[in-house]
Amino acid sequence: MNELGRLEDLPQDYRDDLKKLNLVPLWPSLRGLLPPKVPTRQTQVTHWPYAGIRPLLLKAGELTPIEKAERRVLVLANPGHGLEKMQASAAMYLGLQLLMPGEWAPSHRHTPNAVRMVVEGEGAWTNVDGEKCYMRRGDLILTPTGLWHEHGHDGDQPVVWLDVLDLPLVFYMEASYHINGEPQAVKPGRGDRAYARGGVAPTPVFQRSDKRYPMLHYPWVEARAALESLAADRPDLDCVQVTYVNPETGEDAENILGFYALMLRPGQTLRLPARSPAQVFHPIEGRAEVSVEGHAPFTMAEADTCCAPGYTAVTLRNPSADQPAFLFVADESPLHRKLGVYENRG
Ligand code: GTQ
Repeated sequence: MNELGRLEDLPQDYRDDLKKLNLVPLWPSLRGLLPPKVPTRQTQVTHWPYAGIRPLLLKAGELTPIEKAERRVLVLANPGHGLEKMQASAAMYLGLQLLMPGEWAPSHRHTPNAVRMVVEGEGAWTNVDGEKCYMRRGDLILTPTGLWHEHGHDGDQPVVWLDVLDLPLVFYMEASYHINGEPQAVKPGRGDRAYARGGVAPTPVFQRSDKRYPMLHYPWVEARAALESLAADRPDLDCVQVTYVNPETGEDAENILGFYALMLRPGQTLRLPARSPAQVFHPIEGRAEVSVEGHAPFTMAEADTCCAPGYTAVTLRNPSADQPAFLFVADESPLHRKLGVYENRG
């Protein structure tokens, strides 16, 4: 490939003249902006073991009262982006949030989309747009863009959940802001009941619901049962995976990030092809050995979280000989597909 001219090749007075007019020559940076064949990725394979984070999160509960935090979160930051950027990948933000019994994280709404994957504890709830969603391990709760949400806790043990937001992207777009609000009155109706059965959608007045987000709470018992019956029905199927969708349209549950539950059969090795979006993995039950191209393999215990950059094949193995493993997966596929840059390189 042709060597392109460097900035240093240009006379200093010319460079000064450019700078005064807010101009930059393209050619010294052209290969950096458009690298050959594979994008440059700052996202590094990063493993966040829950056993190391949990005591620090509980300590945050002692050190910082909820009133001083609003959201008591330790952010899982990818060192490849610089910890201060607080991003897991180009578009994904991850945080572990702690709520202690009796605490309340006040009502607000914001432009970034969020979901919560419940990690431990019972009795906490998120009120999303008036729907009170009680949290249980493995449940997925959406707080899509613009919807009011607050978190409360009626139980007696600490509750921890994993927040996944498209904050880095929305922030980069200079479109990230929040509005504080009043506690939302709980309204009747629950998406997890109205849409409790797959394959059929409610049609009360012979038309679809007018809600953009008709289902906000995806109980783990349902997703797990779907995976179990899919695995039983298709013994030949390698990738036993379900996507969290809008049950009215079948489209991804949120606009920017995609959410999935994946089952690894006992002893199964699953190779996921190199695709353009970055991915996040989080075992809900069981363990998973993770091998990412060019990175030393590691084992994820239950409730650990890891991320892998895009354009990279990932191999997952369930080390258990007799128990399935279940993983929560998040990725940037909806974004890549909408922008027309999605690729599967096999
Ligand atoms: O619970 O609303 O991890 O607004 C970051 C920003 C959680 C939340 C985060 C948020 C929230």
